[in-house]
Amino acid sequence: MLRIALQSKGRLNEKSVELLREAGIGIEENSRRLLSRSSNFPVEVLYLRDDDIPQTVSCGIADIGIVGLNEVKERNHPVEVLQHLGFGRCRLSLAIPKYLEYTGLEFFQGRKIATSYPGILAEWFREKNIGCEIIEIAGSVEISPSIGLSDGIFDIVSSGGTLVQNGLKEVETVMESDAVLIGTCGLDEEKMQTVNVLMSRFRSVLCSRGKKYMLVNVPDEKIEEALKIIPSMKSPTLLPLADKGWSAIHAVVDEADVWDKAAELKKIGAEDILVLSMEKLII
Ligand code: PRT
Ligand code: ZN
Repeated sequence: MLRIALQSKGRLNEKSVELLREAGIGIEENSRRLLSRSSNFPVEVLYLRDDDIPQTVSCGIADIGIVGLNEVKERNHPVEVLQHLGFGRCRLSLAIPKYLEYTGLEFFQGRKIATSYPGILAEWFREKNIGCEIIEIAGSVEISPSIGLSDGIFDIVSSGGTLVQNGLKEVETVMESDAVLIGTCGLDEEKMQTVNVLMSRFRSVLCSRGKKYMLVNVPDEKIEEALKIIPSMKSPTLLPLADKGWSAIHAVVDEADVWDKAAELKKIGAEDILVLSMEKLII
């Protein structure tokens, strides 16, 4: 039985549970239970605070886990990063009061920076040869310059709204992060087989996101042109229509491109463009 650690509540909880569900792994909804077993896949879920997931996986109490790359780097426990999952995207940045002029990295020489990520920051400054005082605080990092605790902050930024609200400006991005699947180093072969099945299902789920299935009728002489507009994954699916001289093309397209592609197809004489939701793209 493989054990996976997920965040019990917080930003990554819902998306992690959703990923498992979309990968066909049934788990009980009640996240207040510390441990719950899947009804249809050899996996049990251990719900933890995100800070504890890297260590729990590193020492093998959980075999795998889903956590932000920022936590993996900060905790620095030996684990394998098996797969990037693309959600929970953010960056870790340095920010200073907006009224101060930023002159480059030397700005930070001898300054005080407040953060909940002292490990990542200390390593970065070491690499850049900048000496500054790192003040570790657990939360509300963004208010520390205004109360005189620090000259700047190093924190997670997503939209940037929190920085603006607190009169700060982002001046350096130190790392980009998203949720990652991590694993205990040197998992045995049997567990690794289950992990591989899981990762392949995750890949399929992630590939299907943001994709639509498009069906379009085109005059036969326009097929080549149409295929340039909607290239197929392997070889194009072409079905002759009952109406002679016309064919239907089936293709998977990015949701963001659907309207532009439809307009281009109409321009070359395509008709009856159908766009459908795509449940799964098994790869
Ligand atoms: O209780 P537990 O310890 O499990 O959770 P937590 O409170 O420590 O973490 P949580 O749930 O807030 O975040 C979990 C993970 O989500 C983080 O480790 C990141 O990998 C990822 N993530 C993605 C974020 C954000 N986006 C984010 N915007 N984590 C935090 N924030 C906060 C940030 O701290 C700042 O206060 O949002 C604010 C900035 O957001 P913007 O949009 O205003 O820039
Ligand atoms: Zn946390």
